[in-house]
This record gives sequence, structure tokens and C-alpha cells, in this order.
Amino acid sequence: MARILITSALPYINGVKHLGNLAGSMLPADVYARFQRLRGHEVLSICATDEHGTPAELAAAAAGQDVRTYCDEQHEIQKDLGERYGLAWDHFGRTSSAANAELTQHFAEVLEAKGLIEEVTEQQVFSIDDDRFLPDRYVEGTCPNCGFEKARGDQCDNCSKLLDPIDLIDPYSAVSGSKNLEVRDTRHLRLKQTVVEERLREWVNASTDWPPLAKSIANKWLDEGLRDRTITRDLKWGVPVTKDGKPREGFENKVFYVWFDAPIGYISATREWAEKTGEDWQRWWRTDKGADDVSYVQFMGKDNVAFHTVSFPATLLGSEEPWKTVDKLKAFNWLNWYGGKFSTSNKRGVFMDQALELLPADYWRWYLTAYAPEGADAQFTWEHFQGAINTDLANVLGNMVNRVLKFATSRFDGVVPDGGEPGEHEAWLAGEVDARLKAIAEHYDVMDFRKAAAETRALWAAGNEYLTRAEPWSHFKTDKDKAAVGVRTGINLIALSAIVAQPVIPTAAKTILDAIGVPDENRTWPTGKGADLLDALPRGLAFTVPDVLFAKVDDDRVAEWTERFGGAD
Ligand code: B3M
Ligand code: ZN
Repeated sequence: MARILITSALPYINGVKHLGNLAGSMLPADVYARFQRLRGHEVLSICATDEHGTPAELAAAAAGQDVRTYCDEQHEIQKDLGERYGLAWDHFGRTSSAANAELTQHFAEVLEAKGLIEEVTEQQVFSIDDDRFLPDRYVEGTCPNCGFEKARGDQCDNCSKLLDPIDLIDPYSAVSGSKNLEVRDTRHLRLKQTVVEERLREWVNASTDWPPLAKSIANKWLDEGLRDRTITRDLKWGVPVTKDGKPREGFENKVFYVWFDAPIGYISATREWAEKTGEDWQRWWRTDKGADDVSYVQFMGKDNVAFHTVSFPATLLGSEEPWKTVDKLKAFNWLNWYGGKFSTSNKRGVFMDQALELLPADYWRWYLTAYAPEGADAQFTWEHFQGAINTDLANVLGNMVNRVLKFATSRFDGVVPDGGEPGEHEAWLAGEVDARLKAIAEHYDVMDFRKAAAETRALWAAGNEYLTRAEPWSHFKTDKDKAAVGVRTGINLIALSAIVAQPVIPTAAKTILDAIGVPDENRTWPTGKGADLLDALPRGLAFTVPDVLFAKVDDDRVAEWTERFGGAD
């Protein structure tokens, strides 16, 4: 039994996430966690809301709430939604917790003691009417390069040129529109990433287990050369900056940069879980306290990779304390909406709460896993979604379950029938079971989710193929034993199909397994030979027929959803 620590990138607090966010971190982390639990491993699955930074402050202001109240509410909304999607976290924490402030301050103080942090003076735009410093992207104005009038201070969206806010012509505050701006000196803490660059490079090179996307992004950053980065900001909302445990002089109105404290949230959320459950968090995070046995797996979208392969490891390695670092890092590409981007700010695409108004979680879990933006960006369209649901779930899985259980109810009194001996069709199916089970597990182990789902579907399809070959319905009148073998094998295959589907479609799988009456202890990942697995249920076991498992998505609904959410535009 292995110990596996799983974290998914922490969803930002400023509103409900869209399906692309779900597909690129939280969902695959959960599918993987469920798979590893089924295999009998000890799994700890941690997530949290990422609550600091300017976007949180601005979202709270837009909602007319103080930022703490806003975060309290949004945290509950995201937690509830996650649970409704079946995301079985051991703990869903918050980066605004006291534990996270304490640990963030600890890291900063240790890094400073190791000579990795220095105080610097920088120049930054101050908005007099807003009474605050403005982060670069909240200063807007005319691009000196192309004349675009709404260029952001960090980059022009029109010509892509990287900018400095003081380059902008006629700058104004994106917060209030005020032009009453001036450049002021401000002191910050700077993390000297360059000092740990060699250590980071060695660590990345030693990380043989990273899938290619993560490794290539990490190497690209290292090859371009690391830059020292300021890790404090002129903001009110965030982790206060301390020295020797007291407010740091000159930093009373500053907090740590959100990307400095957010990944530390993985550790502090684990600490909160430990306090809640009486468990020991250190055996998951401290290599001197047992965490060297842990396999730590992170899930995230590709835009987050640099922060997890460079910035956060720089904090951990730089501290020279025995922290556990990531072993496997799974990164995802983008799920696009009709070729364009899902966008929270433009409300483009489908959001997690809306999706559940349309269909239950399993439909989305299946689609977003089987067609995940894994090797490349993926395109969401209603037509593609409809095709996937109707084929994979309604036709292939749903149909098999219904056909067999209904027939067995009417002809074999609703019990797993006795009688007959397996023959060539059963031998063929047993071979399929052996091959598919092995392939599914191998794909999950290396986190190839599309392939794992494809093999899961292939197992269901093998069941349908078997029924076509064995034809228990046509043998019933002439050779009841032959029909009994077909039905018995079919019911066993349905149970197996549901067991291996649990990571992706846990609710439907449970409905099937409950209907057949498979006890909990027999729902773990199947081991043993296909021939035995296909005769595992006790003969005479009474079952019921579940209601329609997956309804087909018809063209009218697609038209209605296209109308409601827009499609290609
Ligand atoms: N909150 C993801 C984002 O908002 C970011 C992840 C933090 S993981 C420590 O893009
Ligand atoms: Zn421009």
C-alpha cells in the first residue's frame, strides 16, 4: 500500500468556476484519487480556495461586500459545488486561514535568514483618488507602440507588447477611471530565485516522473533564466508581512503576493485537515517525519505550471527545511468554447453551477474526463457533448445494463441464474476483461485520463459485443442453460463495468452496484482472472433494475442550450 498526496490547483475565489477550470485540475485530481483509493492505497486529497490578491478585493467591491464576507460566501458556494460534482476531497480549505498566514510568514522569515530575501525600493503607480497603489494590470492607457486606447500596464492586448505602466500615454486607474495618478517609491521584499536556480535545475532533472507537458514548461523557464521576484504587494487583503513574528516596519500596509502564499495553502490546508481529524499532517509533508514515503501528485492547468515547478519549489528548497516536494505533476491544456476561450470576466461558456441545472454531475464528469484537454487543447461544443453522452453513456453503458437486467428479471425471476457452463463466447469476453482492466489501470497510473476512459468504454462495448455473440434471448426457449450462462456472465460484466467506472461516474456506478447488490467490500479495484471475475456474483443473488441511468440528449435540448449559452459566435 502506497501513500499518495494529491492536490489540485486552488480555484480562485472570485466567482464560480467554468467547466474548463473543472476539467483542468479539480476533476482529474478527483478521478485519480478515487482510482488510487479503489486500489487500496492511502490517499489524501487536498484542495482550497485561493482567496488573496487584487481580483478578490475588486470582486468584493463590485459585490458591495467587505472582502472577508465576500470570501466567506464564495468559499461556501465553491465547496458546495465541488461536493455536488462528487469531488471527494479530504479537506477543502482556505488560503485566508490563520494556519496559512502563519506558515507563509514562517517561510518568508526562514528564506530571509538564508539570505534569499532582500528589501528593495521600486517605483509604482499610486492612484490618489483610489488611495492605493495599482498593480500593473490595473493601470490602463494608450499603448505607446500601437496607439490602442485600452492597453494594460503589463501588456498591450492589441499588439502584445510587454509594457511598463509608466510607458502608457494618458494612463488612468482601471479601478475607478481616475487620471489622478503619480509614481511613488515603495519598498518590497524580493525573493532571490537566481540563488536557488542551480538547485532547482538539479531537482527538475531528477524528476523523472513528470509527464511531458509539465517538464517542458519547467525547462523552458529554467532555460530562459530565472528572475528575482518581489513577493510583497501594496494591498490590504492578504497575509501580513512580519519580522521576528511582529509586523515588519515599513510593511504595515503591505501583504505577501498571492502566488507566494497560495501554494503554501496546500500545506496549511493539510494542517487544518489534521486538526479536524486528529491525524498527523507532518507524515505527509515533512520528509524527516515519514513523508519521504509519500508520492505527491499535483494537478493544474498549463498556465500554473511555472509557479509549481519554479516558484513554489524555490520556497521549499530555499528554506533548506525537509519539505516534501512534488513527484508527479499533471498539467492540462485548455478546454475551449467553440474555438474561443471560456472566460469568467466575459461570462463566456458554461459555469459549474449552470451545468448542474442541465444534467447531473456524472454526465459532465464523463465528458470532461473522456475528452479532457490532455494532449492538446480541446473544443467544447454542444454537438460534441451530445454525441459523447448519447453514444458512450446512453447507448454503450446504459443499454447494456438495461437489456440484461430486464431480460433476467422477466426470464430468470430477477436473480443471477445458475446452470450451464462457459464456452467460447465467455472465453473471448474473459480475454477482453483481462486486457481492458490491465490497460485502464496502466493509463490511470500515468494519468492518461482520455485513454483510461477510452478503455473503460471499450470494456462496456465488449459487453455489448458479447451479448451479440452469445444471444441469451434467442437461446432461452431452446437451451435454458445456455441462456443462463449468457445472463449470468452479462450481469457479472455489468458489475465489473460499474466497479471500474467508479472513478469517473461515481453516482451512476453506485446506482448499478446497489441495484445488483454488490457489497461495499467487493467494490474495490478488481484483481484476478477475467474468467473468475465473470462468475464472481453468488448465483441466486436477487437484484433490481435501476431506472434509466443516462437519458439521451435530444436535438431540442441542444437547440435550447445553444440559445441560452450561445455557441459559435
Ligand atoms: N488560483 C489558479 C488561477 O486562478 C490559481 C491556482 C493557485 S494554486 C496554488 O489561475
Ligand atoms: Zn499596443
